[in-house]
Amino acid sequence: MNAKNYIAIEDKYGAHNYHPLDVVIDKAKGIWVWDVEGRRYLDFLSSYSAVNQGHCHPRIVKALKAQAGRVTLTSRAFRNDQWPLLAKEICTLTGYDMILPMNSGAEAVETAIKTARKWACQKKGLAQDTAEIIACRNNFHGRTVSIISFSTEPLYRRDFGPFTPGFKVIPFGDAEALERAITPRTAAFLVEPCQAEAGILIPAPGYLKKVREICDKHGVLFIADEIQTGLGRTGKLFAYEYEGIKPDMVIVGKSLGGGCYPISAVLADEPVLGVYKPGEHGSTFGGNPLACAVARESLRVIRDEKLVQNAARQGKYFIKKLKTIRSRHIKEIRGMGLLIGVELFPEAGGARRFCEALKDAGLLCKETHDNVIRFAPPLIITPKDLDWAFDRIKGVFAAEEYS
Ligand code: IF1
Repeated sequence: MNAKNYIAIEDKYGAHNYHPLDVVIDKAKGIWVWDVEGRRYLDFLSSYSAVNQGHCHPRIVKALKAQAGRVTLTSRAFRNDQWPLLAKEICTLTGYDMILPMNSGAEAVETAIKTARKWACQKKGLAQDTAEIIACRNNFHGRTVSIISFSTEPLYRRDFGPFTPGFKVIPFGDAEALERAITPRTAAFLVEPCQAEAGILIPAPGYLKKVREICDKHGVLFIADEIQTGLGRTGKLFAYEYEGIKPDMVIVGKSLGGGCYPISAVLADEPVLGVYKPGEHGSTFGGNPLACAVARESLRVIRDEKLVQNAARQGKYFIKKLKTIRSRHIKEIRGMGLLIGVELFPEAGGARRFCEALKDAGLLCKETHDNVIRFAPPLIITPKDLDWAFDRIKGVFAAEEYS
């Protein structure tokens, strides 16, 4: 079968909740993927940062296979030998007391919301059903009904109501707005240290530090959604480290599973995650031994291959290089580590067509909203491969100048 056949079948039988680029991938290794016609592409999206370690990393695949041959699922009705080790290792790595494992990012965000509400009832003495959580305009935290209840993107909400009450939305990057929005009923502030989906929006330096101070002053939990920014993507293990602060809860997902298996989690200290008693929250698959074995190896790969440092170094190198491109279409180039956005002027005709052209040139990336091209290669990438990508990007913009 060729690509056209696969696309036709997908369009007939699959729900149309996506509009993917027409590349049908059947093989991947490291930073490269191949389509069914044997064409090779550089993956410049990394499955939205879920494959930070690169595709089919030999060590992660080996851990997956080995664990698949031993035991894959016990449920939390029984114990297994991988979950305790992941819990200890990730707490040691991140400096938090405790972890609660889930599967998808959205589930972990839901878990953080539930935890904050329970914490507010138990520790702040809020009456049942009164807790408020503050989030930011243009956030992306997932797609469950509760999470889209505080989305500001009409596309994510239309026809999906009624929504979950108890959320307030304030502008991103505005610490004063946070302080104004806090009431005695505020349980938590939920924020992405860098808004990726919104177009790689980086708050001004000092923002998270001020947020930390305000949350401390008012007894409000500071929750960082590091599902996309975490585990090295921005050049630090967590993006919040740039501000020298520590949130009360951190949400991780995506590359915790090394691109091989879904696993997400909430990290916090005992006064917060200690609120749970048996039966109050859970998941059939959360903490399963296969996920935990994969996550343990995924974290070891990040450490052993110095991917955090590489993201910082290559990100700087690449952003500097990108800024040498002269194009009437480019409004701004910004990034943190290897999370990079190229914002185009509205007159450029949309980022999508640039992504199509880059695909034809052998580089896979994805627009976010209308006018931002997002670059997020696997963190194992070398300067040589970045140079290869740069030549393609430069070529696509150069072709535009004469069209
Ligand atoms: C899709 C976006 C990226 C996330 C943050 C929670 C989640 C995500 C910061 C939920 C997920 C994904 C979901 C995917 C596209 C992608 C995305 F463009 F939609 F916003 F990466 F930028 N918090 N982001 O980025 O995690 O439940 O998906 O595991 O199509 O929805 P999930």
